[in-house]
Amino acid sequence: METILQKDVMFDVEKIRSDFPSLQIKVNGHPLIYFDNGATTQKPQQVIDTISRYYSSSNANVHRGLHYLAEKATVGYENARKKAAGFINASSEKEIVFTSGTTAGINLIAHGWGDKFLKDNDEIILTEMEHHSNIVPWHMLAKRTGIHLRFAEIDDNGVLKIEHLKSLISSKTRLIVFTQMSNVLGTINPVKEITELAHRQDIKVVVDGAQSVPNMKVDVQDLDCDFLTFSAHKMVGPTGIGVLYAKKEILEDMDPLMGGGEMIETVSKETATWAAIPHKFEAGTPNIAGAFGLSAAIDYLEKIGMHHIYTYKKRLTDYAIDNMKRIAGIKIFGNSKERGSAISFRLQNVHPFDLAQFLDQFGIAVRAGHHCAQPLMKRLDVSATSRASLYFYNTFQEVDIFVDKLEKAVRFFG
Ligand code: 7TS
Repeated sequence: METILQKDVMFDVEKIRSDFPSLQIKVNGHPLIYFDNGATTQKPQQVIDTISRYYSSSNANVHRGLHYLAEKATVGYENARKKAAGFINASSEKEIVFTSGTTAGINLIAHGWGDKFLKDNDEIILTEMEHHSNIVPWHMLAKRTGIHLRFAEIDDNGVLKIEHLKSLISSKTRLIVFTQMSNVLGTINPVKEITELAHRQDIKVVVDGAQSVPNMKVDVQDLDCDFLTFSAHKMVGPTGIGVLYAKKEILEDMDPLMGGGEMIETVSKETATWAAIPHKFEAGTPNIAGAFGLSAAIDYLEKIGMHHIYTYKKRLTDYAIDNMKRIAGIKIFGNSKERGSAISFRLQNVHPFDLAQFLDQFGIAVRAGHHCAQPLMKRLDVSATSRASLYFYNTFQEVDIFVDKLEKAVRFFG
C-alpha cells in the first residue's frame, strides 16, 4: 500500500482506489493502469451515486417551478454553484457561470467580452504551449474583429519566457490568455506574476485552468486573474459541465452568447432584457445532473485536500520521471521546476501510436498524438508524443509496471 505521510495526515491510495469502480477493471487480462488523466479522469462511486440519486429523487427543471421537485433541483443546482465558488475562492457565487466545460468557457469569453470590447488592431498575447481550446476561439475572434494574436515563446525546458512575453506587451495589448498548467509539458505558469504585469497596464488576464484546477489549490482572489475556466470531467466529475469564473463587474459588462429561456428578465416583440449574472449566461435547461455531480466531485477532492493531492502527485511524478530517464533513447519534453503530472515523451524509433497500442496490451492507457497543441508540437519539432498523465489514485507500483513495459517496448521495437 502506498501512503504519503505528511505531518499528521495520511493519504491512503488503496482506500481511495476502492472508490473508483473503473479502476477495478481488467484490460486484456491485466489490471487497468489508467495514465490518461489529462484527457479525463475516472469517477468515484460517490459522484456516480449522486448523479443517479439526482435522477431518481430530485429530477425537475430549475428556476421555473414552484413544486417540491423543482425546488429540490434548484436548490441543489445553486448549491453546486456555491460549492464551485468556494472551491476556487471566488468572492461570490454570482461569479460562477456553468458551461459545458473549459472550451465553452473560453468561447464565451471570446464572444461575450472579446466581441464587445476588442477592435481592429488590438492585440492578444497567448503562449506557445496552449491547448487548441485556448487558441482557436481567439483565431475566430481575430477573423471577426481584426485583432492580432501574439505568441509568447517557451525555452527548451518548456518554460515560458517571461522576458519575451513582456517584450510583446504594447499599448495595443488588451488581453493575455494562457494555461496555468500545460497538458503536454506539465509546466506550471506563474499566474500571479503575469497577472500583476498585465494589470499594471490595464490588460485583462484569462487563465485556462483545465489542468491546474483538478491538481492544485487555485485561489482566484489570490491570483487576481480576471477569468478562469475549468472542466468537471478532469477532476473526478461528470462530462458536459464546467465553470467560467470571471470577476463580477466583468460579467456584468459582458454580453451573453446564447439567448433563450432562463437568461432573460423581460421579453417583448421588439426586444429583451437580460437576467442578472450569472443567469444571463445560462440560456436553456442547464446540465442539472452535471452540477450535482460536480458538487460531489468537489466534496470528494476537498475531503482528501487539494494540498495533499498536489504533494502526492508531485512525488509520484518525480518518481516516474526519474525512472523513465534511465531508459535508453527516451526523450522527455518539459523540464520545468514547477510542474504537474503530464509527462510527454518519445522513445527512439518507436512511433507514439505504436507505443500506445503496445502498452494497451498490458492494460496501460496513455495518450498519443498532438494533444490538441499543434503549435507546441511544431515548437518541439515533433508531430506527436506519447503522454502519461497521472492522478492521485495512481500508485508507485503502477509506475514501476509502466517503466518496465517501456523497457520492453524498446527491446520489442529494436
Ligand atoms: N485546456 C487545456 C489545458 C486542456 O488540457 C484541455 C483538454 C482543454 C483546455 C479543453 O478542455 P475540455 O474539457 O473543454 O475539452 N485537454 C485534453 C487533453 O490533454 N487530452 O484530451 C483533452
